This record gives sequence, structure tokens and C-alpha cells, in this order.
Amino acid sequence: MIKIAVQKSGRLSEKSIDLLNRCGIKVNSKGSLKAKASNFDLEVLYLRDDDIPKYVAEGIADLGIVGENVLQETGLDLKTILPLGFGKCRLSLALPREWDYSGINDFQGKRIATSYPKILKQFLDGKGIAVEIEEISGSVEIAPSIGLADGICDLVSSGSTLLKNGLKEVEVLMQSESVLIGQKETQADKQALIDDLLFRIQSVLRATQFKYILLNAPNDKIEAISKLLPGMKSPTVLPLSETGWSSLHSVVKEEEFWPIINQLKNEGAEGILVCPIEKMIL
Ligand code: PRT
Ligand code: ZN
Repeated sequence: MIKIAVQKSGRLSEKSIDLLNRCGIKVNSKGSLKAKASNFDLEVLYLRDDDIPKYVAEGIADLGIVGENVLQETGLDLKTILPLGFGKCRLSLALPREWDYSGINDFQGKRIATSYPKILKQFLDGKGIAVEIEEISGSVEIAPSIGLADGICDLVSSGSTLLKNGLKEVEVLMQSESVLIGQKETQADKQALIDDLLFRIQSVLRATQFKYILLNAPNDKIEAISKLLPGMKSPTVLPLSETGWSSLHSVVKEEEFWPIINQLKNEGAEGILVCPIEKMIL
């Protein structure tokens, strides 16, 4: 049995469980602090995100899903196995909107409120800036307006929280997303299960980047269209019942699809369908 630690309730909870579900692993996520999967040798531990790296470092959990921001703040020597693509945000310094910001030296000697004192100190030390750090665990964005600090260092995604609190983002310390973490040295008897889970996660993540594409084209254009849509090995070409026409099936990266759409149409492609892929095994 392997154990994976995920956030109990918060921004990463639902997506973490959803990822396991999409890997075909059925796990009850309601109410309890731990739950065994019904069809995989896996136990899920539901924890506060800040505690997840420590549980993995101490071997209580073999794997964990956590934001890179939290992992870096704990400073623990763990292995980042895979970026998972959700929970994207950045850790930034922000100042009151009216501040006429001229550069990082503006922070010299100032008071900064944050829940990320280690990352902040490391960043500013590297730039020769000394500040007074007010460590607080939540509602960081109100610190300047209540006189607790001159500025803040906090996570930003849309930027609307900063805006609502009269603040502006002036420096980005790090970009972050959720990652799968593990120990540097895995226990040998667990490696096969971990590899199985990783294989499933990679198949699911890969599938989200690709689309299945089907189109109809005149037979004399199939070669040119195949060059635009090479797919995993080569496209599937099936004859249509209408003479002289074929249906071509392939896979394409989502971001590559839009730039080639006009070329496909110019080559005579018609009836183009683009569908999601659930799992993709190379
Ligand atoms: O209870 P527990 O300790 O487990 O949860 P938590 O309250 O510490 O964390 P939670 O659930 O808020 O966030 C979990 C993880 O989600 C973080 O560690 C990040 O890796 C990731 N994440 C992604 C974010 C955001 N985006 C985010 N926007 N975490 C927090 N925020 C907050 C930010 O602190 C600020 O208050 O959202 C606000 C800013 O959002 P915008 O959209 O207004 O810019
Ligand atoms: Zn937390």
C-alpha cells in the first residue's frame, strides 16, 4: 500500500481527487481524514497543505500534492516528481497603489507582511535588501490598510484581491503550480505501485494537452493534410462512401490546432471535428 497526502479543503482539494479519479482510482473524499481507494493499493491522507511536505519527508506519506510555493517555503529536501498543471499562481510583492514605485530598492528598511517569510528573505537577501518581515498566516492583503505593514508578499492569480485592497503588484518572486512530490529515495517495495500511479497520471495529463481530430478531405489532399497532422505515428485514413473522399483521424496539441486550421481548410478539409481525449498512452 502507498499513501498520498492531499489538501483536505482548499483550492487544490477537488482537483487532486479529480486527478486520482481520472486515473481510474476510486476514493471517497467526504469527511474523513484518510480513505483507502477501493480499486488500487492507495490510501489518501487529507491534510492542511502546509503540513504535506513534512508528512512526505517523514515517510508518513509516500507522495503528496502541494503548491510549489508551499514546498519551497518549507525548505525540505524532497523530489518534485511531476508538475500537475493546476493551482497556477505567482508569489509577488505588492505595494499601495499610490506608491510611486521606482525599483526593488524602494523596499529597503520597509515592513512587509507575508505568509512566506523564508522565500521573501531569500529573494531580498539576494538583492541586498533588508526588510522587517511581519509573518501572518492569512488575510495578508489587508496589512497595509490597517497599518501593520508598508507592503505585502502574497500569492496572486487573477490580481483582483490586490485591486480590491488598493494594492499593485510590483515584483514577482516565483511562479507556482501544484506538483506531485515524493522522497528522494523511494522504499523499494513501493516502487512498482508508485510507478503504476505515475504512469496513469502522465497518461491523463498528456491527454489534456492533446485533442482528437477528425476531418473529411478529397483523396488527392490526404498526403498534404497528413503532413500537417502527423499524429502519434501517422494518421488513420478511412474511405468515405462518397467516391474520391476519405476521413482522416489524428491527434494534435491544442495550441498547435488553431495555427494550422486555415491551412487545413485551404487543403480542402471539411467537417472538422475536434474532441477531448481521456487518456493517452504512447
Ligand atoms: O487550509 P490550508 O492550509 O490547507 O489551505 P490554505 O488556505 O493555506 O491554501 P489555499 O487553499 O488558499 O491554497 C492552496 C494552494 O493553492 C496555494 O498554496 C497555491 O499553491 C494555490 N493557489 C493558486 C492559490 C491561489 N492560486 C490564490 N489565488 N492560493 C491562494 N490564493 C489566494 C491568495 O493568497 C490571495 O488571498 O487568493 C488570493 C489572490 O487571488 P486573486 O485571484 O484575487 O489574485
Ligand atoms: Zn495552508
